[in-house]
Amino acid sequence: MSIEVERKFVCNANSLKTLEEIGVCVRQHQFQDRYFDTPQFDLTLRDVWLRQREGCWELKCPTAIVKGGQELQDEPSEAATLCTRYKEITNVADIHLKLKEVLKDIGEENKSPITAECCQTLTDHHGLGKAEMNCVPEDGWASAMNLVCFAEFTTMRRTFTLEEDGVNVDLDDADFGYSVGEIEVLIPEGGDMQAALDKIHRTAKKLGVAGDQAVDGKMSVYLQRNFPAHYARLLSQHILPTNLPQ
Ligand code: V4E
Repeated sequence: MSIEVERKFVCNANSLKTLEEIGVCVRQHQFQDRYFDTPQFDLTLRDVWLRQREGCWELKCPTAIVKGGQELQDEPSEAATLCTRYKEITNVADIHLKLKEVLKDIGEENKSPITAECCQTLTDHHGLGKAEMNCVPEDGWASAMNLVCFAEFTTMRRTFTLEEDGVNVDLDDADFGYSVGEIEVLIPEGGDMQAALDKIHRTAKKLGVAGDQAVDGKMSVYLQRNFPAHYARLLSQHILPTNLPQ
């Protein structure tokens, strides 16, 4: 299992020029993402993001630290407001375990109500009515866990590796009309987080990435456009960052 430390940025002509000077484009490819959640958005409301990328399951969940036997979220720091840190799980058995852990406490009484916009989108995606939504046929285990696909889009990605050890930069163009750059460092669990944050900070400086506001990722923009009420809820619960105009 690894931790992905990442800073998103808006790539302008100058940062692209610098990127091409200090980095090498090692890959250009297209992939499809399908994101899953319960109809009540129980996963994303807990900052847990389940997707199939080109058919392979991936789960991203927040990193946590253990203090005195109690699991706590990391303290928010200045770096944390610009960089995200998520644990990435790609082994399906581990994904199942994590999902069971996250969903186990969600009894009927804790479930968020199914929102009208969620109903509408599931109807659009699957041609199903509200009563049938819980049995949308996906992968067997996903539908057994009441998980349905709520977002689907394709991304064209260019990946650059940089002279700075272990730093990758991705330039993404999503098919719903949004482009974003990401400076990314992968570390093993328990690896040197500060070193990763420093590398990202140095790379951002080299690329002339300005501003102290977090930049929206593709998923944030997708939710903003397609699930505005859920997006507002994620903002109000500080699961997604609020971006003031720069
Ligand atoms: C929304 C979200 C997650 C889902 C994945 O989002 P994103 O990083 O935009 O996807 P992508 O395609 O770049 O994934 P990669 O190829 O790098 O693995 S994971 C975490 N979030 C929440 C989140 C957040 N809290 N803050 C910001 C700036 N972005 C996303």
